[in-house]
Amino acid sequence: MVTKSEDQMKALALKLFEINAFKFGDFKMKVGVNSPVYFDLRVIVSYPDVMQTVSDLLVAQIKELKLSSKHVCGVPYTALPLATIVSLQQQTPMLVRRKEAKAYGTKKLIEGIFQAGDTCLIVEDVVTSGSSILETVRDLQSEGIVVTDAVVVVDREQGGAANVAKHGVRMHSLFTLSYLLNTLHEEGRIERSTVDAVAKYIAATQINTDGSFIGGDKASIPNDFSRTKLTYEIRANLAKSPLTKRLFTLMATKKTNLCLAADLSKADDVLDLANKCGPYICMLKTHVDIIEDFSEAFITNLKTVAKKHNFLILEDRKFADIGNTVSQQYGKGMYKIASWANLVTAHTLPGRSIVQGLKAGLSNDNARKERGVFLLAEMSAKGNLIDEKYKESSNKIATEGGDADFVSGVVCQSSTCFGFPGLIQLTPGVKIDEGVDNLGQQYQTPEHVVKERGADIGIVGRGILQAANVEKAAATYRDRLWAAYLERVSK
Ligand code: S5P
Repeated sequence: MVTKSEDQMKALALKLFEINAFKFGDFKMKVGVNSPVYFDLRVIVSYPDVMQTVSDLLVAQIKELKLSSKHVCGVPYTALPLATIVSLQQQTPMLVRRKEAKAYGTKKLIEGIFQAGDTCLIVEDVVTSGSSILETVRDLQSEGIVVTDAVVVVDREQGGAANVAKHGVRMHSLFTLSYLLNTLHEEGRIERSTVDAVAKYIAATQINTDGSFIGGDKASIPNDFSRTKLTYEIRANLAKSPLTKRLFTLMATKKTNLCLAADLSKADDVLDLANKCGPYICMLKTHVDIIEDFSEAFITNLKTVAKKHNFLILEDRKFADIGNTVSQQYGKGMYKIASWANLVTAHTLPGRSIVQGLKAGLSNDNARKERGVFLLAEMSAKGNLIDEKYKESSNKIATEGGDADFVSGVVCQSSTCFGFPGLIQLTPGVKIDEGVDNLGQQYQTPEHVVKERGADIGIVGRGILQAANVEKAAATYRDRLWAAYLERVSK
């Protein structure tokens, strides 16, 4: 029999964080406010070892508490596989609750063999207000089934236990949110400020089962986790990808959020520009396919300049093909981009396979830790075809699923593109003189893109390239972008 040891609980808490079953940021919730913590236990089906541990611990909990029941029933849908494993391990027959009654045939809401008066234990993944548990309880009760207990994986401590208790159901959780926060903090995964921000939010958002807040209105809820309000230092700790952490830290220590678009066609001109502007930038963006005299020596020299002035190289390749082609375009050909560009850009048009294709272009896991991608969710070009749905789907690719650790951020024009503070918003179309060029490029000022549009890094090309003194222009753009950032986080 598996017992719940402290070590096992701690290890599972860390593992759940690692696989993105929960994360910290600024997330829109069903109840209409933004939460600084988000749970998505749906991902655990992709990790059989985690499924096994979670269900072992649920069974151990059921045994410890001596919760005997004739049936077990999962709250649809996330908890269904967990309930199945509990049923198998305990040899307790399962009941399945339909979310909608079938329009034909039996019209049953509860599938399985039972009799009125039978007892049933509920299994649930994450509890906020407890309303999902109560919906399942209601349907079971309408068939005469008796429910007295529910085992759950995570209690967000927002009033769920009290709400279900009012309906005669005791809730037993493996983890409370406080336990998860403290464990991650003790293990050095999150900062004290994260623990405090989440605790403050939870205290202010105790929820009734109807979704209303106990003794408070939504407007007064603290939102310390809004991405644009957090410093780059704090966000470095929230980032999932090692390279993104490095970039945030570089920005914070070098005090620059300027990316220079080195759109020049001679290798020596690019190197000269990089040397002059290197001290002011966090990233140099290349379009390697516009360089007429490309050579391996150019790359060697560029890497030396990048090291000397401490900036990263972003090849703005805007990959957009199927995974197999992208993996070759990234790693092979005359440019061998994967061998020198810390970061690349890619369109989300092909879906998740674009990220998988890029990962496949790298030789091993270690190489992946030093590489990353910025996904395009919007474009600065006038009349571009991107709509709200495309933006939303791009956000999902960037923040959900197993490849999110390779994504460093999103190229976009507005702060609504994504909420997760562990990603970087990269915004092109920046110029001191606003306006539109003769090919449809739209420009905003440095202050506007940072303070109004949510840019973390501003990309400047011709604003610097066409200046009489590029070094001076880079310093000016750096100063203005950085001052705008400081003002943004100080409010
Ligand atoms: O939507 C976009 C995305 C990108 S990456 N709009 C853009 O302008 N870019 C790139 O940013 C573009 O390819 C160019 O290299 C740079 C903007 O240059 P500028 O000269 O207009 O400042």
